[in-house]
Amino acid sequence: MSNKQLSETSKFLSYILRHEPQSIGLSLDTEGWARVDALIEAAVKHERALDRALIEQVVTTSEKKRFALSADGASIRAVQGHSTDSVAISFEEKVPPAVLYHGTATRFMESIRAQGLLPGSRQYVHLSTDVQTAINVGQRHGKPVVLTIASGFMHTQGFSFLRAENGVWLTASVPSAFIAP
Ligand code: HQG
Repeated sequence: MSNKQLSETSKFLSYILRHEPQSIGLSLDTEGWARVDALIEAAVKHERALDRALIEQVVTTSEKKRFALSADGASIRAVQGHSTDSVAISFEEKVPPAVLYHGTATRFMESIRAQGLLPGSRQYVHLSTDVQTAINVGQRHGKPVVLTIASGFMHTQGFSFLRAENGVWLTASVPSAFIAP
């Protein structure tokens, strides 16, 4: 299978498993799981070529480990990034490192300074432990800027932090007082 086929399938799976499962008549459970056989059947019905080998290849080659298969291999879910209200993953609440990073675009900065970081259409604000990941995330939106979040201090002030199984940190919002520069 080609890299193009893998990347298109990864985008399709992101769309279905994070945002619009109903667009192919699929339902996810509250932890975000879909049965692999139901997903394949629904995709094929909607003229999207998909089979188990392709799904497994996407899961194992995803650098960001976007998806996880259940231990028995029968189900799949996206591990973070959801916007659909039907999913409420019980993430592990964790003590965050002293600082975390958020990559965004310079054009959003005025609004971020005024309102802090908001989740937008997603369920959480996404943060990373390293600057390079934040640059990559920010670049998707325009000229990147990396914000340093005082996550340790936020946590001592009562804000909760969750960590997805692929290492992405999540929090409900970040008031501008905790954002540098
Ligand atoms: C910005 C990808 C104006 C925020 C990535 C971001 C990540 C504001 C954009 C994951 C704002 C939302 C999430 C405010 C936040 N005013 N703009 N008050 N507060 N924003 O795509 O963090 O590759 O929903 O800075 O790698 O870019 O898909 O979030 O620029 O982990 O697996 O609003 O998605 O993962 O954009 O990305 P997004 P994000 P995948």
